[in-house]
Amino acid sequence: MTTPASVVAPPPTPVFGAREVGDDDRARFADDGVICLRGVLDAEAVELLRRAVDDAIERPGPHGYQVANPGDPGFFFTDYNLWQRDERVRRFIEDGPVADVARSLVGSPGLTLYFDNVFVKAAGSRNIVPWHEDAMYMRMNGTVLNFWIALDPVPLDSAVMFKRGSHRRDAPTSLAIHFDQAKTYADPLTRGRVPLEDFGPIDREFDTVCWAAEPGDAVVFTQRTFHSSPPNNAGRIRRAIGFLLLADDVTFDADPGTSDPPFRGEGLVDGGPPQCASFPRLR
Ligand SMILES: O=C(O)CCC(=O)C(=O)O
Repeated sequence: MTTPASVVAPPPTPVFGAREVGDDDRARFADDGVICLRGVLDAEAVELLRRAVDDAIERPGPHGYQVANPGDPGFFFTDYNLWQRDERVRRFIEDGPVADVARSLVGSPGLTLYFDNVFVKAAGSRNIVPWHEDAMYMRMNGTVLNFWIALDPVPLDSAVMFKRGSHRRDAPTSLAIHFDQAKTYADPLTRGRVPLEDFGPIDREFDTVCWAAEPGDAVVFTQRTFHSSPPNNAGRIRRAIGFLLLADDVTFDADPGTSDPPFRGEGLVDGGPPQCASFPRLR
């Protein structure tokens, strides 16, 4: 992983209690492709999601996996679609604040759930997440948001880092890179995608931004915003859950390759709307 040329943190943006998403937030998000929203979840919702994530670690879903390198402390765990097997998460995403905040941020009348994605770094985990854009792995074109919520305190030196403005570059989407660096994809999505030969030019062109977070804070970013995460230096577990959300401009991409996660929905056609039983409309 490259060392950020500069790390700057724009002021945090309160959402609930203080105020709702406003025009300045929308403008910043459009410009930066990432925004930190403070206190989106209250303590009760944080606790509910923590328990759901802990249960997923105990009993992973069919696509859950843990990366633990021999000799290294801790582990890195990722899993998907808790909402489909955990009633608490289903009710949270249907009734909680996430969908309304997200659609307000991008000015979309409706909003659809693509999947949820758990990221856990145990205390001392040295695992990094390489620089990537989510679009590498997604079979959706258009405004796809990752609504990433911290469920534990995250100090600045352990925070997910973003290349501010990188979503606006006029370049094809990159080919997928596996988060487990010991692995590669046999059959990745390829349509419109090109290998990421050298991250250096992107690293130099765009500032790196990141935020220390408290439980319930969210960082929202687009599927074209490059991001990466460092080892967990926090001295305690770092649990997070991301909700991948689709604005109304999104269309399904039937590329024959395998997305990650490999969800294709039901009965969707290339270039058509993405809603189906697996990808339900939330608003
Ligand atoms: O939580 C992390 O450490 C990485 C998150 C991430 O890369 C993602 O949501 O795409």
